[in-house]
Amino acid sequence: MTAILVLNGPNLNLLGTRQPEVYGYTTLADIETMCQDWAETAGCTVSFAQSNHEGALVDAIHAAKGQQDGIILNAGAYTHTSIALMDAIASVELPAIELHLSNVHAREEFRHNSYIAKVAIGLICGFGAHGYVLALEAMKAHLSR
Ligand code: DHK
Repeated sequence: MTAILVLNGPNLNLLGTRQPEVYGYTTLADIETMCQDWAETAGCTVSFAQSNHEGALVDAIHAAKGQQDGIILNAGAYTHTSIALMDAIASVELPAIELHLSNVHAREEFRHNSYIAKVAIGLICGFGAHGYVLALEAMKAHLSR
């Protein structure tokens, strides 16, 4: 069965109360439920994780090798700064999709750069919590090519 890791970075544990005008009112627990519901109908396995720590995210990406078929990564602010996360994705040679709730390209200029995009198969942003389901669909389609 296709196995997909959904990995979330810093401050995403605060979804629902964090700047809801930007990130919406849906909590991370709600998003996990949406992903698990999708997995059930799609016949896939979804593992869900979040950390505020860059090294822990690197460890989670390493641990995915041999266990997961693809990674959906909302690296939060590390998207714009982390060569370590970029290298981790490149190292495990798993397809990765970069995900953001907000449309980062319509926001501050420092959010326009992404290290993750350099090693991702694609990018989904601006669709709020629904973006997670879109990313899962896209990963499933990519893996069944
Ligand atoms: C989440 C964050 O925490 C920001 O640092 C990114 C992203 C955007 C999001 O939209 O999901 O810049």
